[in-house]
Amino acid sequence: MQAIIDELARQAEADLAQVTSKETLASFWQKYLSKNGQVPALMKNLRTVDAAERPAMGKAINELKQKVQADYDAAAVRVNQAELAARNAAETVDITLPAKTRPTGGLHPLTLVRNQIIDAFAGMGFEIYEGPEIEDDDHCFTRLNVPKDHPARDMQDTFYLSDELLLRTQTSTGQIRTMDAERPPIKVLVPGRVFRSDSDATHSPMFHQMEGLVVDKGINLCDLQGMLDVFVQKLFGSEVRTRLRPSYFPFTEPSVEVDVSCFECHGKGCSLCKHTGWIEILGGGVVNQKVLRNCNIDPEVYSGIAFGIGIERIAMLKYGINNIGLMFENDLRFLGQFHE
Ligand code: 2U9
Repeated sequence: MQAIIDELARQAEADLAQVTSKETLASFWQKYLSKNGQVPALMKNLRTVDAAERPAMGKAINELKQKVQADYDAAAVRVNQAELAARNAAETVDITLPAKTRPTGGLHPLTLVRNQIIDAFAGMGFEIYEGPEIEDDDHCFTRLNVPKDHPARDMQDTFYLSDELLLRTQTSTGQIRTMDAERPPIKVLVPGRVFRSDSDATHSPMFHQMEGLVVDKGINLCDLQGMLDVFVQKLFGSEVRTRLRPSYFPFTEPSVEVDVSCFECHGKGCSLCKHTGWIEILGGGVVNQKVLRNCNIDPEVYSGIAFGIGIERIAMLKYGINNIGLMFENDLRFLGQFHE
């Protein structure tokens, strides 16, 4: 019996050396340790052994069983670790592979310019106000001192929704609403869409404006030019300057057209500035005292300055766009040129 035990121990050791996978491990267990395996079979044979030898043989079979079981457990750990290591090696990520590129979106040129303008004025303490696009005659015209016979009030120029309601032609309606809601000092920037019955290469029936209003004690035209200088230098470069020319708007008195020195030729003269060295970029002025009175602000105590910027015009100048329609067609060949 001892010889059979020794032989089984030798055989198990030899088989264990062949265990390299889950499958061979399972076969090993089946052959030696399962209910019908060779180690339990030895136990069953113990009955046939002489009663005197039985305790020693039983001990020897138990020791064999424990050894084979321990060897099996160690092999199971070894096989699992080896399989894990093999799987990890197969799954190794090659970090030197170039990444797959996906097309990324970008900001629309009008959004870029709007953000740049907001950044410039926010740095000077302006707050943003956004008013409604559908307005009434009172906010859009009457309180802005736009007289009844002004061409802006004509059906040819303004989209009317009813006798009373219209699509705002300028974001100035927002400044009126601000003055209704707040007392000076006021420093507000009003961006938004505006609508005018006008369409050609440089005009669109819908376009975007950014208007500003400052109302406080002792505000004058110099404050306007100082703020606009900061604005143009932020947008067009630190070397540009502004120039004010007399103009007329019903809501400002005096009114000015504001030119920026040509950022393309630096004043020498080129096709962008039509060989004048200057480019017209916006309008503004000192708020007409009638407009302040229309908003219950005493012009003997307070004064204001205001300006209006066409965002499309600034974008066209800054990026050399020659047709306003390009900005509304959403052609990716056009939009892709503005990705930063
Ligand atoms: C209030 C008082 C005054 C806003 C102003 C302009 C001059 C102006 C144009 C720029 C290009 C319109 O989009 S555009 O065609 N705007 O020239 N805007 S003064 O003046 C105001 C606004 C509100 C209460």
